[in-house]
Amino acid sequence: MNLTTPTMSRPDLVESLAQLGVPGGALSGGTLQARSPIDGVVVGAVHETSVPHARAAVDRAYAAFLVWRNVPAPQRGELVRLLGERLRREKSTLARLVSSETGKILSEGLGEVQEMIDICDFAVGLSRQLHGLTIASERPGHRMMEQWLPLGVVGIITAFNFPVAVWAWNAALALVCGNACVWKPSEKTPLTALALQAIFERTLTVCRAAGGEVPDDLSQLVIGQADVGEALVDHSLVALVSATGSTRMGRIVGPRVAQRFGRCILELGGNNAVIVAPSADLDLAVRGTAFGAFGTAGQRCTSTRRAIVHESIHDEFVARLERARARLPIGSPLAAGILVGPLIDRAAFDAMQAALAEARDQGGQVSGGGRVLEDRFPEAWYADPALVRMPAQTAVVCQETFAPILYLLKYRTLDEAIALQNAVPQGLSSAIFTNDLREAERFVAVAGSDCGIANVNLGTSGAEIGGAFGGDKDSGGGRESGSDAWKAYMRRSTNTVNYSGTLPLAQGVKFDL
Ligand code: UN1
Repeated sequence: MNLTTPTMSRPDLVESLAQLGVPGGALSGGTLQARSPIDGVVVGAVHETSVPHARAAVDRAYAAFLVWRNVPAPQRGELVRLLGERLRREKSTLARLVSSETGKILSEGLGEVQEMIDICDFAVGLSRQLHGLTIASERPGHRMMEQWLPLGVVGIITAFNFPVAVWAWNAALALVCGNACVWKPSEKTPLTALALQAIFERTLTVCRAAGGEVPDDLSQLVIGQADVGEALVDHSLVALVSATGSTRMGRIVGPRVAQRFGRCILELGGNNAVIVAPSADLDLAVRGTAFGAFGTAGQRCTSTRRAIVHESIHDEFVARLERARARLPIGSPLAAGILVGPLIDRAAFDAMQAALAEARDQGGQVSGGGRVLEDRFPEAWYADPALVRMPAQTAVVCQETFAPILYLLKYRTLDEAIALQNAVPQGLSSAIFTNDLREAERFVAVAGSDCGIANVNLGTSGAEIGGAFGGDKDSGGGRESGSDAWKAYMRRSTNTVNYSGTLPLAQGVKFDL
């Protein structure tokens, strides 16, 4: 355990925010306390947006959309290109802020900003590739095509654990697709949101100075509690709500948006498993599982929560994983060499302890899991990651606990392992470690993993932006980021054009006047 635990002092923080364009005053006089999970110290009180102001923000965003949709897509891409450029320049400052506000280690803070840069690059290319199809018409002298057209206002609701990347996945695509955005970040991470808004505003200025036509209010920030999110969910001018968070939140948001025939992208919880097969390269499997389960202190929706291990290698795998677990350097995420930072808050630590108590009741043998660094940081919540050998996939194993807990299960046949992997309500990410080609193919095939992400010989977390990201079942069904996820941010128009001098009807129908 590393006891050097630097934190970002308030003057450091103010200075970093100022460098990113957030004025010092933004940190005082508000009602929302901003705190760093590194030491639990309150670093400021940020202003919250009232519900009427959040609604008005949507109205203004809609006015911006009416202008922006007419700007040619490659020119919209130029704004996103400039945003990516600015993020490249501010990468280290923003990453440090992300680490300070979320508690993720600096390397992961840097990775998160890199993920933003990557999606900007992707979106810039996409701005010249919002392709529709041409379709053969059954009628002579007719042409059919489909076009993808801008949708409207996109409401973006994000969680604390990826406080900036998830905004970027959504905003970069939404903007090149011709939409306006209103963003409600987690109330646990308002500072990174303020920083990002300032970065966006500065990008706007640069874009306009270079002759770009960008309306005011194109991308706005609303800060507050659930009622501010609800203002986006219920506003008829929010054409798409893209919400990341718990399954509980998704169950509220989904039906409310559907009620008004709005669209949703729901990116909810995961209960991700790795299957470790007899032929697995155990070096890879141990490293991949340790990063997935304990990296980001188990606070990714893609974190590995279950390892389903073949009985023939179970004891060896678990012994190696336990050795790795016991050696994990826990401490301030800003200190060199640390791999596990704090949990976001006390509620997260309490939820972890409650899950471990339940696991014990259900026959689990727990190693680790206790509080650490309490003397040094009485207001912060550092936890020793836990490995829990379970006799079966009991109730607690079927639920997502947003903490570094890995449940271990044994299997005999691959069918049994796949059945266990699929027998939870969530369906986000999954992986198999195997060197057997047939096993790997079965895992990714039709009767294999039921998750939106199914990997072979790598862990469940840390997806690249080029693929579509999301899961099924209680994980929400939405897809964000790469591949053709952009289509959710546009509306499809099917057009048939008659360039003949007659009016033949489809399906051979006759209607001769
Ligand atoms: C999340 O935890 O909400 O695949 C997103 C990953 C990251 C994104 C995680 N690229 O782990």
